[in-house]
Amino acid sequence: MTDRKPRVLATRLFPEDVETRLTAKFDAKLNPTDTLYDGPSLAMAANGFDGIMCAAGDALSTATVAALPESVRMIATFSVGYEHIDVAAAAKRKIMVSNTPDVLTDATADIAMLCLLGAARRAHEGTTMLRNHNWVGWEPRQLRGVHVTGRRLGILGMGRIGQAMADRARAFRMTIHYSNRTRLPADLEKGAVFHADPDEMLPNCDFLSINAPMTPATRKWVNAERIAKLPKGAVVVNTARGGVVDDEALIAALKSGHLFAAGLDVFDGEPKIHQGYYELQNAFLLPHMGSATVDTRNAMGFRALDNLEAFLLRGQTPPDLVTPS
Ligand code: 8YV
Repeated sequence: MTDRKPRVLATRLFPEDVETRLTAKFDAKLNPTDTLYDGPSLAMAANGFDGIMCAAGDALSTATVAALPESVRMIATFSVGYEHIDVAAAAKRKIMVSNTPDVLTDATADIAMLCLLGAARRAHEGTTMLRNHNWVGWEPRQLRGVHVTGRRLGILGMGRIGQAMADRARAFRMTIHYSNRTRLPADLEKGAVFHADPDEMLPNCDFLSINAPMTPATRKWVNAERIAKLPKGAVVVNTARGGVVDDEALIAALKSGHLFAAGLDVFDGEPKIHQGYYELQNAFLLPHMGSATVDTRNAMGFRALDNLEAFLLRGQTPPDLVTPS
């Protein structure tokens, strides 16, 4: 340990209060124009820095991690998801990796419920009709959607966010089905129906909410074959990662009417999303806003800083250390 302040490279323009604390604690290089780094430019920019504070979308792939300068000892991501970081490659180089669990659970579950309701109740068509001055007035047959209260919700991935989604859905008297790597204890399950095989859950889902992380096993998990197992008229909600869904298959099912609607906050390859979504009236689309509240974005930044400070200032293990699976 030397007396100099450890140096931290911020890859994005983070919330004001977060950057205030970052610059008070560290010798920090900020990114005031929020210009995105690609892998090679990130590795080059990190020269001489002890830590990197990054976000989802930053390319901390195998090649980038391998190219990071010797100075880098820690990567703290401003996100709960960490599929953008090759954690195994970082571990090999003894670079610590941390994420920001817990603090975005409620905000993300709120957006999941918004996606569910927006899709089921045709919010996109309603707001478009109104804002385009095409609303001729109330009509008995206008914009009839899918009834939510009392229906069956299947949750793929019953971690923190999945459980928070279930809690919200219970307020709508929905019956909860879920599939998860491990069954939850009764106090967390709260009467939800567990399916060890997620495929067997699908016929029970009037609504399917994706709350599982992006891994090789979940890549394009929602494919044509699985969509066919959902009841006709089901609604698919995704607030996890776009890559869990096969876009072609989802778009085809939304076009054919097998699915009534989809509510999506995340997209494969975002922000360049599949063009087909733009043409669908029954897709309620949001631009990855799950954690976008003032409180939550601050809490995420503070949590990333808690980790950087623990390791770089106090030599402790980061509390939210992520290890290779
Ligand atoms: C974040 C998210 O806003 O934390 C995550 O994993 O998906 C988002 O809600 C985003 O990833 C910021 O890095």
